[in-house]
Amino acid sequence: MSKTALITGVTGQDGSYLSEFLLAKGYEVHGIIRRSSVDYRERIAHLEGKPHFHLHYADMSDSMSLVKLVGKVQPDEIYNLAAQSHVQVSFDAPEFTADVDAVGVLRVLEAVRTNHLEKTCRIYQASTSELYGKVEEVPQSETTPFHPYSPYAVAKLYGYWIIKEYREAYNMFCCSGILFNHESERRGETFVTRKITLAAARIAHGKQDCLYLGNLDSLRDWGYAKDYVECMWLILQHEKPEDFVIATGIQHSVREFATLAFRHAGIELRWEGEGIEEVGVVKNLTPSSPQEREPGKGVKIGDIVVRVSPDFYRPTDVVNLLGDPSKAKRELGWNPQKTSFEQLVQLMVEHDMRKVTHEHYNLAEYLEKGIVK
Ligand code: NAP
Ligand code: F7E
Repeated sequence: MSKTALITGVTGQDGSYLSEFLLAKGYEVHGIIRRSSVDYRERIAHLEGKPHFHLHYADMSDSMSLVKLVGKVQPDEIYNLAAQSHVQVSFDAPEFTADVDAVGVLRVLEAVRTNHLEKTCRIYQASTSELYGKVEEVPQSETTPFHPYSPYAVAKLYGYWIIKEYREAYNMFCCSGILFNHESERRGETFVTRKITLAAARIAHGKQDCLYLGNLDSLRDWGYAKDYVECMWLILQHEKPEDFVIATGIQHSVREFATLAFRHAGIELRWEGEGIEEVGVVKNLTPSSPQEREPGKGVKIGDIVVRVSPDFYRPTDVVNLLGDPSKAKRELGWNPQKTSFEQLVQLMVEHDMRKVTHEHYNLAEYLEKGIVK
């Protein structure tokens, strides 16, 4: 008998990879979508129409929609990935963030109980390294104290505790994966990594002059999303319900990410100045860079292509995340460094170089043809 999974957040970066992963394992996959006036389904369009992939309208802020759907689908596993996931946006929309990211988790748990599935349905909660926030130790593990440092993190902390509470109070199999930042070609375009890789590609092709960033010193433990969704599944296959830190155990700054991304786009950077005055200047152009192929087009040596803008500073910023994935490695047999940081940056830049040069670029079509993984 094949298993049935319900994924909230199926249209997101992780939801799309997880759907592919579970379909390949023979699951019947159901996903929650919400009504929007624009097409936001490009990450999963290549899966629509497949016999074992089903989409349903519901919303994390609508209890009844979740209760009805859980009753209809009768899932063996629920992956609760839906969230307002942008930390900076959570300062502008804190109430919405709390409703979806905190109370939304409770609604999923109650939907399972209302349908009397608490003994059979396992639940994965998409928790986050943002819980460590103003970090109290480095690296961070399952035992590190939490210190959330944004409305997003505070909402996710509620999600973490309510999952633990239902595990203990009702003996439910529900777990949090405390995932550190994970990125990909499908990453939302306003997260710092994707913002950088897209800008590097556009600047290399003369389609953008300058990239404006916030805190260049911020340190993150960046992994590849495709590797991380496997862990979500492994956590639910574990013999007992437990929480796991999922990270690579390697840390880089935003500045380092930008330096490497521009290098892959054919632009060698040197950094000058400090704080708000810091700039990234073109030190060299590699022979294979687009500018070399099209003389007169694009950037020149000495051009400033990265500047700092206070618009991207946060009221409180999390600046020192480094995960300790020992438990996941030991108990789940997961390899935290399957895709290296260098490979991750390269694959994102290569993808975005293609995207900016193809006028009619369409992610759904490229996924369908296997051009984008
Ligand atoms: P994402 O790309 O922003 O996707 C978020 C998903 O949530 C989208 O499918 C979105 O639907 C859905 N959603 C938002 N509000 C909803 C609502 N009210 N009702 C139903 N669906 C709603 O995020 P991601 O990077 O894939 O991350 C997945 C989860 O992991 C999130 O919970 C995030 O907070 C958490 N997380 C992410 C990272 C990371 O580095 N990526 C690390 C730790 C934890 P629309 O397409 O309709 O907007
Ligand atoms: O910022 C700094 C920024 O927005 C990373 C979400 O998936 O991962 C993500 O949250 C760092 C921060 O991701 C810009 O200040 C500098 O220190 O890419 P980000 P995030 O805030 O770490 C966690 C684990 C999640 O759970 C979240 O859902 O980069 N930074 N300049 C910038 N950030 C952005 N977005 N834009 C800039 O221009």
